[in-house]
Amino acid sequence: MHTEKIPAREGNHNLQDYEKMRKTFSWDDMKKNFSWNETGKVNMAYEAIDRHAENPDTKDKIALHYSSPDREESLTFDDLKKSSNQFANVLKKYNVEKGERIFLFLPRSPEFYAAFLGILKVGAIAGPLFEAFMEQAVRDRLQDSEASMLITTPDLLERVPQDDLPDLKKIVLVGDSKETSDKYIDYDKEMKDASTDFEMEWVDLEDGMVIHYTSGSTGKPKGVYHVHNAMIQHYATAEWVLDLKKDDVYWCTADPGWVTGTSYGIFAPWLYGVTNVVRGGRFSPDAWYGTLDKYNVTVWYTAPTALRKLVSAGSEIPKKHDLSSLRHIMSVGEPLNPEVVSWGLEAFDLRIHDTWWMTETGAQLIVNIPSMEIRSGSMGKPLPGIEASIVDNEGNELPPNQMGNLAIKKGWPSMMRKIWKRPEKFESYFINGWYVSGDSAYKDEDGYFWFQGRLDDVINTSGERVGPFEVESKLIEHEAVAEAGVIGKPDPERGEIIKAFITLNDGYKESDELLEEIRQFIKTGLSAHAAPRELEVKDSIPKTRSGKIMRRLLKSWELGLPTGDTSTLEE
Ligand code: 6R9
Repeated sequence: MHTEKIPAREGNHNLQDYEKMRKTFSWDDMKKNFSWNETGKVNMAYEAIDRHAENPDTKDKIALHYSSPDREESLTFDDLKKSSNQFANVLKKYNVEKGERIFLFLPRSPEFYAAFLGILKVGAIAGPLFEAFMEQAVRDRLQDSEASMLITTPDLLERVPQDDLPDLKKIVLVGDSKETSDKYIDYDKEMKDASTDFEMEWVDLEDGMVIHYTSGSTGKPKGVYHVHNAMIQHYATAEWVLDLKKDDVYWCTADPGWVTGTSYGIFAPWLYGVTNVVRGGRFSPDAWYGTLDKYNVTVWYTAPTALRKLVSAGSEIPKKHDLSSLRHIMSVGEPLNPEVVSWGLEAFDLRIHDTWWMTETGAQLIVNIPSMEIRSGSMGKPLPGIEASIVDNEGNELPPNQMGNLAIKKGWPSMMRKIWKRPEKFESYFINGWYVSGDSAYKDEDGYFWFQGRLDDVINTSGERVGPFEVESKLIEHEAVAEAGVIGKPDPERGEIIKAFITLNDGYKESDELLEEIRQFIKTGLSAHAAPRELEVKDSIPKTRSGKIMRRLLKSWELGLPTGDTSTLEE
């Protein structure tokens, strides 16, 4: 693997001395940043919004810059306090109680955020869904969670199989609709009538707040349950990893159907009181650079899949935009290819900071922070307050440089508290006091963690363990290759052989010579045993809505096996 070392960027970063903080920090220290530390009254929505709306200095500060191809709006903390109060009143009017699961099946929009925060304000549990979900995905999630209410649009309603959802009592419709049954609640009308004052439902730190469904490789998606207490870690990472300053304009590109879009698209930035940018609509390089430019974004959190697309789109487009406000970039969701890190240094003159975490972990755990040296291709080091290690299948720690299960010592503030209705599933994550992530990785002598693959994805070829990520990263360094997905294909002689699926950059045509050249490129640049024996050009690589390459799907296709749960597949 590459070992390019990129020195820390100079500057007045929030966390200057990582090593010292690791030694001295305790999670209790973070609690003083919250009003409940003194009042005893807890609610995430209060800490994220109302607290800033009640402060004369921040009341009229922009909390949300929303833009989509057909709509633009900027809302202050006071605006958001009021609209979420109104929605909370609507929920109360229809007798929603603390602990009920209320789902959102809505495009990213100001209504989404008002409703989401309103749900928290009544002490209910929010379940955000991807707007692109089809009927089966919606059914699975609403059934499993026994959701009592759904907020959606008349268009999306078609994909809600109401006959199969006996617990679903009410549906709030955002937008004009002809529905007349009293099962439906008209969002605009109710909001107009609702008071902008609301008596917050104070909850316990351990009360439920959000459920995110996440797909495994087999079986139905599981409901990962998070509690208000997570705010302690959202705040800590806002400070150390997002490196937020009060005047920042922050943009997290993730959809709130994905945990990144709530933990880091809602909680972290607003707990810290910064201006948050939300973009609706589809990805295009022009639109994305345009958003950075238009709002003078200073801190940007995105994902490797988007960054790779920007790399492929070339260096002319960014030149049309003024990106000089940008000072800090982060990535999550997939391994960050060294190639992309190098490009970031050129395109933005900035380091791209990889961060590792999962739906189940609720917040960042292994991170690169501004004052730390980056080892290109490594996901960084554990956050202060987090103990991470590589363990074997019995939960014994392994020495440096040995590949094993990436594991975290149980018990951090944002850790999931349960898997909805599946206690045995929850328990199965923990071995010998460690939360075992299902990722394989190793740790180097200096404490940097290096991702190898999902455990199911690691390839064993002629006795060598090969992480698909390493091969994919090398493949995209080749000028012809845009994206790559690498799998192990059963082989009688070698156990598995490496098969790579690639897409080509514009201007390149598939030919035997080109494929051979790419193979040689891996052979000489990485290693002979890592060179794909089979190389197939595709029009696209299947990915989840959070941008993860679906290697298991590539494998099922290749082997003609059932594809399992594909509800999160991007069309
Ligand atoms: C936040 C999020 C979790 C899985 C995780 C791992 C992969 C996330 C990564 C990364 C390499 C990183 N992943 N960040 N792999 N480097 N920096 O992504 O949650 O959707 O639950 O996915 O994503 O495989 O186990 P989630």
